[in-house]
Amino acid sequence: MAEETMILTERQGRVAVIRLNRPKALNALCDQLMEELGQALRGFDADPEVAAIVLTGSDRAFAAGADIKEMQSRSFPAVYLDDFIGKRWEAVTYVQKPVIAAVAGFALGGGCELAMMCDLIIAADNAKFGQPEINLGVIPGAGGTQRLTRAVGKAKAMDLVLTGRMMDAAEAERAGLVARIVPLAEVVAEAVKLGEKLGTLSAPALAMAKEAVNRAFETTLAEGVKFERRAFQSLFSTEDQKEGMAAFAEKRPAVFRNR
Ligand code: CO8
Repeated sequence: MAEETMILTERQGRVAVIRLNRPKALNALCDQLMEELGQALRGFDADPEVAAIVLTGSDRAFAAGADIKEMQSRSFPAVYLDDFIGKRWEAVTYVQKPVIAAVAGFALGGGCELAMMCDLIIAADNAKFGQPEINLGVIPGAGGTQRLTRAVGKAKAMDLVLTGRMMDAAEAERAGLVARIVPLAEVVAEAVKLGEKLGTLSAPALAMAKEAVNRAFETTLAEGVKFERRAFQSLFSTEDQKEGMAAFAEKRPAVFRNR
């Protein structure tokens, strides 16, 4: 019998939707799931018919973290040599197309970290975010102490990481972790709608825009501004820049060809 897959994928127009699908384990992120997720992300990133990717889970859980039962007996040499968490976990960060996390229910530990690796988070009103690893005798291991701190600042990051408490969607939005909150029933549709809108824009400009925003987390202000300026200037080599500006001047909608 074929092995059961742990993610489901579908296309809605030019938007690819990847759904984490281990409902009984609240989408705990085991090795197989992360492997399948990486393959799906790479496939959609390479597919010219896909403009944006939505990553989601179930109504109850985006993902309740790394699979605790799978990792509990691992030793240091095993996790170190296997590059546990390493490349397999970072697949989202290598995607050039916009990746939108549509988060409902629990986004805890590795689940919160996975959502934070996406370009932006749209949260359902029942979403709960947290880094509860401290309760397991460990700390976040896939960027939680770093991306969360950059997103919400030291005070709240310390609060969450040291206590392991959860924050609800409203607190997460106030803190700057999520871009918007929508009713649970609409969270995937809203993310797809945003993906479709992005699909009408220039793909090279979008990829550079996300690269430039991400650069803000990696570098000084002066270097970041320099990077942005060079990226901006380089877009004058694209047909899409000519089209976008001509369309504005001619008072008509732009038709971008991703060139
Ligand atoms: N791993 C494995 N199984 C899980 C996980 C998990 N993270 N979370 C939930 N499950 C399972 C439960 O064991 C249970 O299975 P079963 O029915 O077989 O007993 C099922 O999902 C349903 O869970 P609960 O019965 O506990 O549901 P509740 O509604 O009572 O509670 C909670 C929901 C609060 C989300 C609770 O399940 C919970 O606290 N889960 C663990 C959350 C957590 O600690 N996450 C952090 C994990 S560590 C981590 O993510 C480290 C990241 C480092 C980078 C990644 C490296 C790989």
